[in-house]
Amino acid sequence: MNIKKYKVIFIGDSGVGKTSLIRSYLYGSDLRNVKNTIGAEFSTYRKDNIQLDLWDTAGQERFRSMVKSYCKDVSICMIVSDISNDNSMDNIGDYWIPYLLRTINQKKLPIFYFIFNKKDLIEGEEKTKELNKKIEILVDKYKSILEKNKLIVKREIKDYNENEVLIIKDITTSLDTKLLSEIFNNLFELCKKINIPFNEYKIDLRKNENKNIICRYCGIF
Ligand SMILES: Nc1nc2c(ncn2[C@@H]2O[C@H](COP(=O)(O)OP(=O)(O)OP(=O)(O)O)[C@@H](O)[C@H]2O)c(=O)[nH]1
Ligand SMILES: [Mg+2]
Repeated sequence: MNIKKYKVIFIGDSGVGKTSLIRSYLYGSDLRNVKNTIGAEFSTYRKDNIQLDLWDTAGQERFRSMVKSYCKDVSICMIVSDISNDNSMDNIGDYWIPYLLRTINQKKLPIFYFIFNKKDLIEGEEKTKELNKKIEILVDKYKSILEKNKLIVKREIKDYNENEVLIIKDITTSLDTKLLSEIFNNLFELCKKINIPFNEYKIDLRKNENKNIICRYCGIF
């Protein structure tokens, strides 16, 4: 079987729940045991002939220069923020999008997938409505930042063409596997439709000078 590999990176401020999202879906881990990521953590998830290579990067500032090395040949960029932390949502527009535009250097830009995490912290219909409105305004803001950088941005996969940027948003919580499985299913569907595998990219962990990578395959640190 010809396996198509897609690189998916998770970025966003420290503490927004990047590691929790991945671990709770893939391994059903106890979230109380999640510690701040050091450097990056790698896992893979395969369905049929599609393999998602998931790179969970560290949000802490001291690792910022290291995150750069994961921004190559990216198919999908999961940009995570925490709905209970306004700073983390503002930083997407103020820091992370400009950072990615400076750093990602590839012919075809990745899909930008915005994840607003910790939905469980918002209770009640009124608060949920307010949150949805706030998020729509934020996503429009992110879109206009991309457009100011002369990118053509689409929000629906059916409208999306080559050399454009597709942005998608989802609100979720690491505590709910049903919501998480929707996100992971979306990732597979996106990969099938956009068909931009990066089979050629190779990362040889043994040669990598960055000792902070934890490989779930071989256990090399
Ligand atoms: N209430 C709630 N807490 C969450 C959720 N997701 C993660 N957390 C908590 O948020 C804290 C930080 O989660 P992490 O997954 O370590 O965050 P991170 O983005 O990987 O942080 P760095 O590795 O430092 O970049 C942990 O205490 C988690 O238990 C969620 O959906 N709801
Ligand atoms: Mg982490």
